[in-house]
Amino acid sequence: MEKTLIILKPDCMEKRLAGTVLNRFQEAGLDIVAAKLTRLQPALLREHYAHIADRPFFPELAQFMGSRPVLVVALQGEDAVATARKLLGPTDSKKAPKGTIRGDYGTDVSVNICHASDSPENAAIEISRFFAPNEVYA
Ligand code: IDP
Ligand code: MG
Repeated sequence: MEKTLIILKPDCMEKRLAGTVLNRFQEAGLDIVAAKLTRLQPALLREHYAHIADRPFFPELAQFMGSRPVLVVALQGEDAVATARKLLGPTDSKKAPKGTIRGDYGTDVSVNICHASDSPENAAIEISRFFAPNEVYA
């Protein structure tokens, strides 16, 4: 059984789509094994987005991601990482097909409803970034 880390971003929370988006993952057979509501601080965002922290859009992204509390969730299931990424669709909501989460609810390349880990290795790192071992019910 694989795990992945999901963040329901500020636009998802503002649109009151947390239940709708979680339902997509649950209907695909993924189980919630950890969850917390938290407002992401600058230092944590620099760590989480280290791979893009030097890009010109990063300050705006960090401001957006810290703009309101977000729901951070660990999901578990078969091929959890690939399954979640497929349901999510590509980064740019405008290019994401209808039927994907970003295609149905996202705004653009930045404001795109949900984060999902891109590999099992990064999922493990990201889950440990947000949850203590005893907070993950796997
Ligand atoms: P991903 O979320 O699909 O894995 P990443 O490349 O890891 O995409 O980028 C992380 C996040 O940074 C994206 O979800 C999006 O919010 C933001 N982002 C990525 N590329 C751009 C861009 O070109 N302009 C503005 N924001 C971006
Ligand atoms: Mg990514």
